[in-house]
Amino acid sequence: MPSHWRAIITQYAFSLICSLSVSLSDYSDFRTQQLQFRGDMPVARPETSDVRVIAHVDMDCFYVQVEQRKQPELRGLPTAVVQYNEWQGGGLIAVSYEARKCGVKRSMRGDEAKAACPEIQLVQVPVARGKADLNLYRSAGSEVVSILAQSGKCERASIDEVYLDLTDAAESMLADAPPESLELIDEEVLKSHILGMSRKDGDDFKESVRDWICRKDADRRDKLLSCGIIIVAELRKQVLKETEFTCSAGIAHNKMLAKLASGMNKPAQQTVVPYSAVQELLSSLPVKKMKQLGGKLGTSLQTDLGVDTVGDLLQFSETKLQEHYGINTGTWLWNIARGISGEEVQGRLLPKSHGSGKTFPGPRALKSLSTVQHWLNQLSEELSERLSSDLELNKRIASTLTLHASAFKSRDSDSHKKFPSKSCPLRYGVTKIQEDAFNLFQAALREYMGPFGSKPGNKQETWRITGLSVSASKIVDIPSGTSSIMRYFQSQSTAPSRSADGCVQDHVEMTPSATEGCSVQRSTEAQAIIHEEDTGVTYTLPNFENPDKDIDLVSKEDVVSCPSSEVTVIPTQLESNRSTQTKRTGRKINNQNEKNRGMPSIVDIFKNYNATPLSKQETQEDSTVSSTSRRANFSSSSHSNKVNQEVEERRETDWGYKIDEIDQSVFDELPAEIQRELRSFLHPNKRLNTSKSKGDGSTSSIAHYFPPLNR
Ligand code: DCP
Repeated sequence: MPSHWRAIITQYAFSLICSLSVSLSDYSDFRTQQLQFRGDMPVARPETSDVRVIAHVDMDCFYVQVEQRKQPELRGLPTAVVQYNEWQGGGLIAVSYEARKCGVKRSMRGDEAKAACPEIQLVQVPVARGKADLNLYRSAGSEVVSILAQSGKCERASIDEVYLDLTDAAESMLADAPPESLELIDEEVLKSHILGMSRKDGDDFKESVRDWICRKDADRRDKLLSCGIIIVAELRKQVLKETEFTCSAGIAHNKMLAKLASGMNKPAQQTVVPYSAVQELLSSLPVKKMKQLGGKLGTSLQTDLGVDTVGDLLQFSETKLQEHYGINTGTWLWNIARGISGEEVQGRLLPKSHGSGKTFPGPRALKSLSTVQHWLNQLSEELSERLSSDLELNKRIASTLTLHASAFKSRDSDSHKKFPSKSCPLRYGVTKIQEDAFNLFQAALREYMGPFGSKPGNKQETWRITGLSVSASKIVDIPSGTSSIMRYFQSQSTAPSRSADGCVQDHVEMTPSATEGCSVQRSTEAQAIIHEEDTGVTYTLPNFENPDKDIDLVSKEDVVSCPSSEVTVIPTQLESNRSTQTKRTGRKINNQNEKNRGMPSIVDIFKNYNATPLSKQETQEDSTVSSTSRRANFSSSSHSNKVNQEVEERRETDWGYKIDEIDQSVFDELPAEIQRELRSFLHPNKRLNTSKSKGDGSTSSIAHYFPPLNR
């Protein structure tokens, strides 16, 4: 059997898996949301009736601490980490608390910081591929996560932030060693800031904290919170001991409150939000400071409803808010005004997406396609390396590639028009990502420039690119039994984009459907998307108490317009182990083969589905449909009988994808008999009699192209 067909089928399987949730319907919903100002609208999740104890742990001036650990002589000195370039000494991205006292802020350039604080120590971010290399910081963040993850459900929210669900640990402590029974309470615990805690005149702060924590008459919620305070203080001490890093934390009954609290007393402190303090905390909190209210929704609250603080929301009934913002968002707003949030800690230690970005401020703005391509190649290379690492170490694949850029038109009154973001299915392999990223860029540029915009080769081009980023999102675990696909990915990661026989030509077409499926950034996002040079990350989420910390390391829902396409730069712990690609690949493939020995191959799964019984009538129906209607069937998936529904459900459970999501173009590349066979696998109710499909009983079956591993 010609090897290229095997490659095509493997590519098909790859595409199928990569299509897990990249459905056209997703994209079109997405478009609708953008147009109707419904994108990323928050959704209410009911708070469980059970009391939870949630902590948000945030490292203090993180990159500075990482650099100070590397160079201990910098400890205690005003220090800043700078993204160096020749323009005014580069941009500051992390500032120590000593330097903050001298008035140094993250928004400053190196020269400005020196003027404000002549003794400041400026440390440069490591550079690779002409841009910041954040691996040192990623792996430092992973060290912290591995310590915190031992305490309970742990969600890594960014390079230096973690949510912990400590409910179980707190309940155990309350049952076994309640705070009121403790003779000795650690100093770190006694330094906690408890919002709303009353202090008797002349009472020592620490004594008041002790009294609060040890109250016998406290209700169960506060008692659990007290346990949380003790647990978090202990964890923070452990982090300090094992990593030499200090961190701050917020402890509350939900994520929203914990996050708000963690930045209130920095560095190296913890803040607690008992139920009784929620109203006071929220009453003066500007709406724009709330997660998910930093953009259009927050602006609409201000302009349409005259709401400036979260407390102002209290005057509106749930129905009124629902009238304005829909049922879900209305309820969500009503809830947050009362400090209610059912959002769960995700139990995720790995990133939800990977991103690589760079800004080109001032005179460094890019103005030719060749320079854009050069930088996209660099960014894609970094992204591809991270994807390979994730695949290899965590057995995960990403399925959507997104390009973001910020731009301006120098001679156009419309110069504030946003540069559209574009997405397409992600193909593994450096060259493919580079090609696709550049295609996305060109499509976006065409849209940005409009019908009368610059033509290729036109010397009068007026666009300038001030930021570029590529990201990979919709990351899922590879289903078991796909070790052949793993091998495919591995070879793709190091091989050129096309197979030797040139048959795997899964080119991303910039057809209207491909480009229309792309997203358009929200208006407030343009600066947020890539406002730091080279950091490879996007920032948002203003911090409550620290005005200069109005950024966060995860773009989260309110930055990237693609649904759940978060440009996160959270590393895997193992990413720190960056030996050369070749070396790593070779070793890991062997491990992978060992690991997968005895696992079912993909063909077994195909075979199982082929065994599904079907009625003769259904079979005949399909054999007469035209290719056009077959396509329609292929994407419409209307199953009426129960058996087929069950098959469908089972398939979706096993594979985690929806039939509607498979890329038709990949399908079209297959030989007719294979197309029929795959179609029958995908649509058992339209199954052909596969035994007749070839007639000669020779090599037509998928099984033939997918020999089991142990062959
Ligand atoms: N970062 C960056 N570019 C930015 C903002 C942050 O590269 N524009 C990096 C450097 C920070 C790290 O992300 O050290 C974490 O960002 P935080 O917002 O948590 O800020 P810090 O940890 O530096 O300080 P803080 O103690 O205020 O949290």
